[in-house]
Amino acid sequence: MFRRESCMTITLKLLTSNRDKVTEANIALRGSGVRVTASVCAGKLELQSDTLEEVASYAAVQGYAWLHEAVLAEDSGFFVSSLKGFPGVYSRYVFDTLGVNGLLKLVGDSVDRKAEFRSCVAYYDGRVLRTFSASVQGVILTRPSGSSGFGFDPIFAPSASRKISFADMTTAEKTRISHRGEAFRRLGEWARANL
Ligand code: ITT
Repeated sequence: MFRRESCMTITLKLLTSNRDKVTEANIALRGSGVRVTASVCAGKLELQSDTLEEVASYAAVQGYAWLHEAVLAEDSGFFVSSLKGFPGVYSRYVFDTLGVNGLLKLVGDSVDRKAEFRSCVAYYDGRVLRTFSASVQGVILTRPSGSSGFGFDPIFAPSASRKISFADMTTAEKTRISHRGEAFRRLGEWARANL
């Protein structure tokens, strides 16, 4: 397993093409003794699976084989209740093709506005494979609001925020309550005790 000298900060590579994830991860990991840097794995294959855990684990194992060092991967998705959890694991594809407004059209004027973001962070060091999952519940708004963040942030208001979207918040405010913030905080707690 990856080991550190006491009091040293560990830097782990996070396999992602999404810079916002790296920013959010580092905010969540403050004080944990872990920081992440982005690493783009050329030719990375994304597993098609029904679960974020499998996708994130597969990416971490693949990343380790490529980099020969301990790595992290994160898979996340947006699950809309009135669409029976769609787009879920297909969120990236739906965001790239339909976009925020296309998804709003699919939801239409459904009275069921419940939605959630889920995140799974996977750590793999050649021996130990661990996953850290978290979610945040809220509602899908009727129109986009705010300009910060990424992806579906403008149309999601977490329950705690009373209709303020993730895109209306600063990255630090979002990360305090978000799926990704919580998953990386869990990783940080585990890393502090085990790495
Ligand atoms: P990598 O796979 O390279 O890490 P990605 O952006 O494709 O980056 P995911 O597959 O994990 O990341 O995420 C799927 C999509 O879900 C993402 O493109 C967004 O549209 C959406 N999403 C995930 N987390 C989000 C968040 O915190 N805020 C807004 N949208 C999010």
